[in-house]
Amino acid sequence: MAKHLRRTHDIRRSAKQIATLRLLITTRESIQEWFTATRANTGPLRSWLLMPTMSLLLTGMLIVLTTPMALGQWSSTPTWSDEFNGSSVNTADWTAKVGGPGGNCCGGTEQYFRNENVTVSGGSLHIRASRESYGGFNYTSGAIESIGKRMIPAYTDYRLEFRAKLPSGYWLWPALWGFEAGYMSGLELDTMETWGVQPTSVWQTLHDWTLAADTIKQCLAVAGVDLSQGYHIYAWEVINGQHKMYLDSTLTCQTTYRQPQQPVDMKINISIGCNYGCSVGMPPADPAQDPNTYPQYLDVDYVRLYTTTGPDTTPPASPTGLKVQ
Ligand SMILES: [Ca+2]
Repeated sequence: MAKHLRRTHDIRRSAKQIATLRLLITTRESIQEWFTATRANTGPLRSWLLMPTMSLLLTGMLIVLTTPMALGQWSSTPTWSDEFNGSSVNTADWTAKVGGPGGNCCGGTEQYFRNENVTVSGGSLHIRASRESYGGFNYTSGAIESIGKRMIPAYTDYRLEFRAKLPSGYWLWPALWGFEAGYMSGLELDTMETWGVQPTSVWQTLHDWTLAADTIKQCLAVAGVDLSQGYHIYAWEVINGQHKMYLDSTLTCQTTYRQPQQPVDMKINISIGCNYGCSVGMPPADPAQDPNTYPQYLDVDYVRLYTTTGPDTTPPASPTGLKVQ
């Protein structure tokens, strides 16, 4: 993709995320007034800390209540998995991103991705976020993606699980996600993303980048515990166009839309920087006032892909088109 087009997409994505956030904050104008006043009284960092708390309160109605996960529907063993039992990333399945934001990942953020920040040891993948000057950036981080390698086939009914422990801190933006048809060209399936400043909840989102209003469904899953203190399972199921997202065994989000009609990739990374948070007053990442303890890690115990044992495993003979809710 041409550089200017990538930048356009990055800007477009940032704009869409801003729009989503504004939609969720139903009393945005009054909040911004409150935020401005708070910031004046307490400084930008403390006001930013308070902002997600307000968002949590105002979006609590979006939380889907607990529903037990269906058992017995999925193959007893994964169709594919990476247990991260080796000593390095399996390059047959994954590519580690090197360089600044852009390309297939993380437009508008403020880190340089390095191979050195992606390690495998002790049975887990470790994505490391560090405060260090490198490549013209003040921070480094890691990202791996399976695009062009380990892809989930189109029209497959599947359950994708990430068992992970999240980082915690200002400006950290960990994500477990993927795309149909490449970067921002079709569906985007965000199994987990969150701000490191609020590691007790995560966003789970289905986007469709072929639409102007790209956000099909977005939920805030509130864990009630600090997700940076232990491993939890973040999962996404697709069954005949129905999408279900889970945090551990809790069904936290669902919608009926359509099956991915092209192969889906997987991405694991930590971005750093405020990006869309800047739009509501969060200051840009600033090493001089960064209170975080570094390094911070996104640890992933495994990624497992299950397919169904029932009749839904048969893909349709031809594209079924949209299944609008
Ligand atoms: Ca493992």
